[in-house]
Amino acid sequence: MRILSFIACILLLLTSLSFLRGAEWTYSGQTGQDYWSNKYPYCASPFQSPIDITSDLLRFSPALRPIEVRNYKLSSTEQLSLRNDGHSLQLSLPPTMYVSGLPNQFTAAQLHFHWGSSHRPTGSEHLVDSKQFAAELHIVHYNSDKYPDIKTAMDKSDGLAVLGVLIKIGDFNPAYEHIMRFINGAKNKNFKVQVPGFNIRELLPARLDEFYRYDGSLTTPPCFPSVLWTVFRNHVTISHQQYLALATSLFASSVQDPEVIPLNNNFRKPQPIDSRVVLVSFKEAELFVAVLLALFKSLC
Ligand code: 3TV
Ligand code: ZN
Repeated sequence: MRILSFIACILLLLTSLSFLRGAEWTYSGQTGQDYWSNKYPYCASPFQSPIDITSDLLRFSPALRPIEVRNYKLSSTEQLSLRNDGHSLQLSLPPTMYVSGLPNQFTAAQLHFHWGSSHRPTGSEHLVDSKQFAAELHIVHYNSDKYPDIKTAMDKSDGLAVLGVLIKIGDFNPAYEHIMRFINGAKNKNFKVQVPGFNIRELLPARLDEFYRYDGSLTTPPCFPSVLWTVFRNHVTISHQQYLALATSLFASSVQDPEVIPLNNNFRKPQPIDSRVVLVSFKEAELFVAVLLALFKSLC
């Protein structure tokens, strides 16, 4: 009995002193993104994410099928876990949710956010024509045709598919409020709160047939080049108040940590393109010419 309580004391001591080790990686400072590859070699390997999606990289592909989301409308009786992992705010998703319209069936695992700070509302990971948005939502899925779970899939070249949604500050977004309402329950690293299920589809833009598609990586260590990225062409909005809740409520530090570290600016810089192209599902230039032509015909 005495040996058991001794072991329990040692374990308690070790976990309470875990902050002494410091974070494994951060977004700035001595364990910041410039140093990720010291511990995580894949972070210096080719085909990394995010990228700046510039017009010179785009190639229209008629073969791209629209994204179809399945079972995204969750019942409010379903309980999701909203967790501060010290790097982001993450919501667990049930394996009943999946996407099709991709080369395989990809089952949902979690969603999370990247954002800026209260005075710099520029925290998206992907840039479009070098423009950074206020924040970005990532819905992470794994290839369930080939792999049993996300852990097995995450280092495989065809393992993951992430849907990226660019977020601007504008109109209040009631769908995002299903998450923001509970943010104070996840203030510190490793804090968790239960969130009732809601319609996850409403977090996405209306059009799911217009997107950018490219092969990339996890944007966080270990940076495995295992992600088929879909970044939607159209952004969504959240209100300034909703953005501030995200940017000011959370800490990257745990409660027992003597240092209080705000959780913000959790975005990776754009990565080299490494001879990649970005496929686009929509024909912007041709549409523009078609409209001009129609206008010209109606006038002449
Ligand atoms: F799978 C992930 C992502 F795709 C995970 S969890 C597994 C990696 C340790 C994650 F934390 C992410 F941030 C991303 S992301 O590339 O979508 N940002
Ligand atoms: Zn992410």
